[in-house]
Amino acid sequence: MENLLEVAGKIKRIEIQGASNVAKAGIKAFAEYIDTTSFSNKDELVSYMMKAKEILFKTRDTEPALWNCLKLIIKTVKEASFESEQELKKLVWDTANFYINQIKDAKVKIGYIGARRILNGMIIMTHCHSSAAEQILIQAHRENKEFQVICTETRPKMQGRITAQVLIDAGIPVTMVVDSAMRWVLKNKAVDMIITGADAITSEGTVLNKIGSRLLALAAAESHVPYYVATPLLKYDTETVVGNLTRIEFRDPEEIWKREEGRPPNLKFENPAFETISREYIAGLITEAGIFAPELISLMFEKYYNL
Ligand code: RUB
Repeated sequence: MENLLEVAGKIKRIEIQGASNVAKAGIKAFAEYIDTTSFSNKDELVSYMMKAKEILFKTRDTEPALWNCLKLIIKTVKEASFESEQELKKLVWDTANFYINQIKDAKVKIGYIGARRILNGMIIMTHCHSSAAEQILIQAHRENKEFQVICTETRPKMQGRITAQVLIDAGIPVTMVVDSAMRWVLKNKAVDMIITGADAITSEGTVLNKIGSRLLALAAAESHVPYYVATPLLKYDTETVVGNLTRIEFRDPEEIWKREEGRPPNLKFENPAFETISREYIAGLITEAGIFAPELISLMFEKYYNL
């Protein structure tokens, strides 16, 4: 339990960030917790799994990849025909590893598929830090394509710096701009394409991603620049098809202006972490199943996953 709580804390404090990394870390901690827990039958195991799931579900509001994987592991265990502790623990590990590998493999496939859209001489813009978007850029670079990337700072937590560092380390030329220069860049820098990640996708094909993503999409529409979203299918929020809305996480004002920096005590803050990008602003989702229109997400998800 100690390790599970520690990982949950890291996810909550954004020390582990990006939906894919959050899902992988959460699944691993979940499986480790079960491995170190004793139970005498399947019902008891399921009650431990529900407890662990609740802890991980509460860490962040906008993480369907993690939720889907935990639900799929629990479903697999419930359907198992055996009861012994040893066999059930093995099943949890095997299923957890299966979904961790699904996320890893999806990213590799997304890299190959997305890289085909990158041509020599292009300028590509991104926002925040997405390991899926990054994979496309790195794969294109491995294929000896010459292109440049423009990335935003992504306030308040500056995840754009992670993107910049990773791409620079890979040998890709990167230029950084402040978030409020998004539109200026699109008007003045001949950007050919935008690629960001996603935190969640609804049944209507609306993408949720880091705050600023919709502004970027609107500015892209004005400049006729295609906006692609690199995402594993597991980001589909299955709850949206039955009417539930994907929640948007609101974060601590400390991220914007710290108390110790002398912020006025009666100053109010709004700090939404994510926002929606409607399907009409998205040229396509780049997934492990190919590139397709965002509204096809539920069909494609159901082809791959049975939840
Ligand atoms: C990260 C963010 C990323 C998506 C996709 O936000 O919005 O674009 O999570 O990431 P935060 P990936 O830093 O608040 O987690 O492609 O790695 O799953």
